[in-house]
Order: sequence, then C-alpha cells, then structure tokens
Amino acid sequence: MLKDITVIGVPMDLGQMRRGVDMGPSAIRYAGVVERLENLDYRVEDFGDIEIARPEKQNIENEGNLKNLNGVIEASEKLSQTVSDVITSNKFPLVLGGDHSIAIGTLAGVSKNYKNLGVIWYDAHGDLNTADTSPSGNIHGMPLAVSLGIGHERLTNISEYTPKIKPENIVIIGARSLDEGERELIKEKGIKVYTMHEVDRLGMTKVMEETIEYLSHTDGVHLSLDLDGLDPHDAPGVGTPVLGGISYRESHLAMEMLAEAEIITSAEFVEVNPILDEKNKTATVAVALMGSLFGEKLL
Ligand code: 6HN
Ligand code: MN
Ligand code: MN
Ligand code: MN
Repeated sequence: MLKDITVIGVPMDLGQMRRGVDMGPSAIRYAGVVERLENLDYRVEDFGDIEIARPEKQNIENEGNLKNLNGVIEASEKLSQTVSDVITSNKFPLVLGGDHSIAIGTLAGVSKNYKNLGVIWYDAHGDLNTADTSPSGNIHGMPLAVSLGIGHERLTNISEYTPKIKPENIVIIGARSLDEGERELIKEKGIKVYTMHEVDRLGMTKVMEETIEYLSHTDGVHLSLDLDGLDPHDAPGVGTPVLGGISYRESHLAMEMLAEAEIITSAEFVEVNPILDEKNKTATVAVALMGSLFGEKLL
C-alpha cells in the first residue's frame, strides 16, 4: 500500500432524502481517522471537504425519477477531478461520505487511472437501479449501474468517458435487499454477488479468498464500503438499514484479508449518518475497519 494517504470528505446528502448523512465526514474525522492511520506509520493529509450544494437551494430540480440530479452531477465532477489528482500525485485516495451517490464521482476519478479496475461493493444493496427501475428516485441507489454505463447519460458521462467499470470486474458482498430491476441486471451482466446467503454458507474467509482470486486479473481494486453492509446492530447510523447483515468481526476479517492481499488501491466509506447513530458508533466502526484495511493487527 502507498505510504501517503489523502482523506477527502464528501458531505453529500442529495442522493437520498434523509437529513444528516452530510455530517458523515465530520463524524468519521471525530472518530479519529487521521490519528488511526498515522499510528500505522502512514503520512496522512486531509484535503478537507468537497463543496456540496445545500438541498434547500436545489429547489428540487428533479429530472424524471432522478432526485437532485444537477446537484449530484456538480459534486461528482468535482470529486472525480480531486480523486484523480490524488492518484496522479501517487497518493491513496480515502473518500469519506456522504451518501453512496458519491461513488459515481469517486469511480470516475479512479478508473481514469487504470486500464482494468476492479471494484468490491460491500453493501446490503446492489445500487444497480436506473431511473426506470428505482422505487425511490434516490441516486444513492444507482451508482454501480451508472459506473457500468447504465442510466442517465449526464450521470454515466461524468468526466466525459463511459463506462467506468466492467461487469466482470465487480464483486458485491453482503447483498440482502435487491430490487427487481437490479436482480435482472445482475443476471444479464453476470455480476458476481455474495449475498448474505453465501456469506452465511461459505463464511467470510472463503468469500474473501474467492473475491481476491476473482479480481486477480485487475490492475487496481477500489473498495466501496457502505456501512449498511454491516448489520444494523453493529452500524445503526445509516439511512437504509437492513436486518441480517455482516457482523463487525466478519467485516474486520474481510478488511484484514484485503490488507494481507495488498490489492486495494483506493477506498470510500459511505452512508454514515450521525443523526441516526448511537454515540457515533457507526463512524467509530468505520474508522476501526479502516485501521484493519490499512494493516492494523491485534498482535
Ligand atoms: N444505498 N434499492 C433502494 C433504492 O432506493 O434504490 C435502496 C438503495 C440504498 C442505497 O444504501 O447506498
Ligand atoms: Mn443535509
Ligand atoms: Mn450503497
Ligand atoms: Mn446500502
């Protein structure tokens, strides 16, 4: 792993309708992300936050079934540029959300720098909706589809190229709430998914061994970790919790195995919502998982 990390905050809440997720980056900083990584001997620079339009100034510029479309596009372009600059200067981009719509910008900025980027999508959801299949119109349920080049062309064309990723370079882990259109897309594209059924059945060790092997042909792997991939008991501060998720210990194991395999080249931790949280527990869990991802060991 690169010895220099740049932390980028994205106080984004336009991709969904619950207030508070814009405070995610602050909550994660307060939980000690910079200190945690410095203790592991990384040089950590905090870029600060990407500027996001306030929802009340958006005067609800919905386009069809896409809520806050213009605000999400504007933020995605800025984030993409920032992330790409960080990679160009040979630093590891660690992006703090914010709702999961930020992955549109993160992946636009990351993938520009790789020929064959892999993605691990750690999430209760598939985030594979389009305006046509989305039950909510919330763009945070769409970033993986958008990155595959599927969806509104103003979203798929962020940073003026599409697609950002190939279906065979994606592994979804922890899925347990998939909409009908998402299931169809998964089948049609042959996307690798470890639902909670497979996590239960195989155990996290096997899931991660297979995931690492499956992505071994890629030239970089982005980790997009939605805290709702974890069970709400361990990560209650999220806007769309789903029972029966990945445990705290299993998540640590997953991060430790990724650290050992040394395959992760960029990462984002999203959907931390301190208003819905219990004493900043979810941000604290996020920082602990980042510790493991960057090589922290118990002994
Ligand atoms: N997330 N599938 C639902 C939707 O509205 O499209 C939920 C999406 C949740 C998105 O948690 O990042
Ligand atoms: Mn807000
Ligand atoms: Mn998500
Ligand atoms: Mn989710």
